[in-house]
Amino acid sequence: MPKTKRSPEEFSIDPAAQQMLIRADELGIGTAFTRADDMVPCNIGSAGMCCKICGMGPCRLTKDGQTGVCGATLDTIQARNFIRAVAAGAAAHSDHGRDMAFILKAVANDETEGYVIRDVAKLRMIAAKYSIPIEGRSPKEIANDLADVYIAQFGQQKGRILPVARAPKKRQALWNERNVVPRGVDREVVEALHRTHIGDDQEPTHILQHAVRTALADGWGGSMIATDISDILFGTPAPLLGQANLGVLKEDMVNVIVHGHEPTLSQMIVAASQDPEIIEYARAAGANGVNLAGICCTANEILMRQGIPAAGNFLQQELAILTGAVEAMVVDVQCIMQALVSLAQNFHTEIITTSPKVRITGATHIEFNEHKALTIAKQILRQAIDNYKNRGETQIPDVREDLVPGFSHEYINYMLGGSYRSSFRPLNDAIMAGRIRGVAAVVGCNNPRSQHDYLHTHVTRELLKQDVLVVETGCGAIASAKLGLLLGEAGLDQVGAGLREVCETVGIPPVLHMGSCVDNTRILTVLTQMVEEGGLGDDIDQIPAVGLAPEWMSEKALSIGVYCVASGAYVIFGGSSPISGMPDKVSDSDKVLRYISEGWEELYGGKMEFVADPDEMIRRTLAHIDQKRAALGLPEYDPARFGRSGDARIEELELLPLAERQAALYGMANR
Ligand code: XCC
Ligand code: SF4
Repeated sequence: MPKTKRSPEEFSIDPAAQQMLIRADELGIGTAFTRADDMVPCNIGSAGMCCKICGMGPCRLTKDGQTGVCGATLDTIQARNFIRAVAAGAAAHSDHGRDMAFILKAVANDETEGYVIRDVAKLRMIAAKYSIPIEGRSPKEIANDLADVYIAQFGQQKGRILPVARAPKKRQALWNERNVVPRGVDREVVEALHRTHIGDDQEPTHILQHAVRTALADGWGGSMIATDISDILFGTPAPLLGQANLGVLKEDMVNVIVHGHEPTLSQMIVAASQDPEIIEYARAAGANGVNLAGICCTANEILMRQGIPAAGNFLQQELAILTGAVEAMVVDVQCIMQALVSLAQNFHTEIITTSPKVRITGATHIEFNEHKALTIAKQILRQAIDNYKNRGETQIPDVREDLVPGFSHEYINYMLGGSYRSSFRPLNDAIMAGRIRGVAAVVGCNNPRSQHDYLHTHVTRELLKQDVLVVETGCGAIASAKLGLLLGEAGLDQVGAGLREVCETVGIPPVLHMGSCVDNTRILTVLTQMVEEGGLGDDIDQIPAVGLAPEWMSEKALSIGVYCVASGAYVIFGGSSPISGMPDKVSDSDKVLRYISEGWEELYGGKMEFVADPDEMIRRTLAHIDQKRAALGLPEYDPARFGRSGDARIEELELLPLAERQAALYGMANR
């Protein structure tokens, strides 16, 4: 691959990003975009054909029949590389879940400062799932028991982790049969590392079986625990109004960006930023208060609960600093570029690391600790305010978009059925009638190797035209937010007529923002509830649904992909495949790649594919949805069938009694 030199327009479709990339160029400052151009990926490593797990190597297998010094074959090496990535991803999500469980325990025992149990109903609901007694007990007593149960999931040695019981019955039986039910979260991650040490597991399919077990420990374990506890402590999201893009930064205020993944500190910074004492302190410094904004999944966590604006997604972390208007960027864990520190040296921005697990040379470290959370949050804000006077020339792009995030599965359930009849029935009915063709989850990262936000939004827009309801999380959701796809009325004229009718009447955007990356577990829950509602088969693999990660880059994305496949979903990754092999040079070097597609489909009904071309992703998504519809005996999708839409249709529908309106909308008469 020769070196390229792309223009700002080629780097990103986002005008705010383009503006900052021009500024970076003028200032002679490099970013991930320009570094990606300069850094040609190693073609052997990127194909998964290099092994460096022992000191006899690294071994690069580029010829037919070649093996490593130890005799390892190419498929074994690829499977080992793959499972190691999955294990790292599962570890990251799950360690986040573990920390949430410890916080819950501390809150239950009055050992924290500033936290309360916000969603007692969810606490009781989750506790009841694990047979924790709830009647006549205080929220703290219940929370204490739930925290113990959840903490135990990580170190458990035998049996099965408890949240697995929340999957459809048939799926659980399948996992049992395939011997992939996670025994304990930590155990599966450790075993993945053990098995891939020199001289251990060397049968590719056996290694990949454990990759499934490890990923399931993430999706139906660590991540699910993280989502549950975040909701209990900070509230289960419901729709509210938010804003996204760099234009949320304010000229006249102290701008503090929270970046990373864990909601624990960021939630406290939200609280501290509204404290009269802090506002007064900012005023005294000549600012109009503190303006908080998020990047990456920390952004999603506080956006969907408090409506705190998102400054951008993964590839905008450097660009935010390039505005010159950020007093402090406060980071916790995951997806934080080391480049931030040297970039910030060109401005006044202070990079503050807060996690005991994450330090970056040159950054200021203010360690977070739940016992003094609010005090620490205030200390961080004061430090940012003190830095306001050092601000130099600024350039904040005047680009921002409104959005409505906060579609937890609880809320989707409620919104579809109304408070007296909360249920997934209307969604299932709309799919069964063909008003909604199917469901797609468009999730995951940004990657500077492709045009920033383009793949996410191109795929999303095309699927909407085809009456596919789209749910999003992570950086993909922020990409859509910036394009205005997460607003009720916006863009509905470009949405298929059937989907549009449903959106207009229920009052939802055609793209539902379901949260951060650990909240992909909300999608597992939605799929399970759709199965339980009936009419779409008895397991997740029968639902006309597809998952896509068009701009993925992190190991966490691979773990998410694998647990979705193991749960029965067809998952399409964009960009390049870490195990592509070079079938044109080394025959059969795509064995592992074929196995995780065809092989896994036979075993789990879901498959994983890497598809670089977005139009091909769309074609495969629609083909899969239509094939699943046919297998269920549903009417063939017909774009002309539900042609009536628009305001006149809504007015007409609003005059109908509820039952008739729902019948007209969701095609209940067709059942
Ligand atoms: Fe990171 Fe979650 Fe990827 Fe975004 S989507 S780049 S993992 S922040 Ni999770
Ligand atoms: Fe080479 Fe085998 Fe060592 Fe890998 S484990 S580096 S293939 S000798």
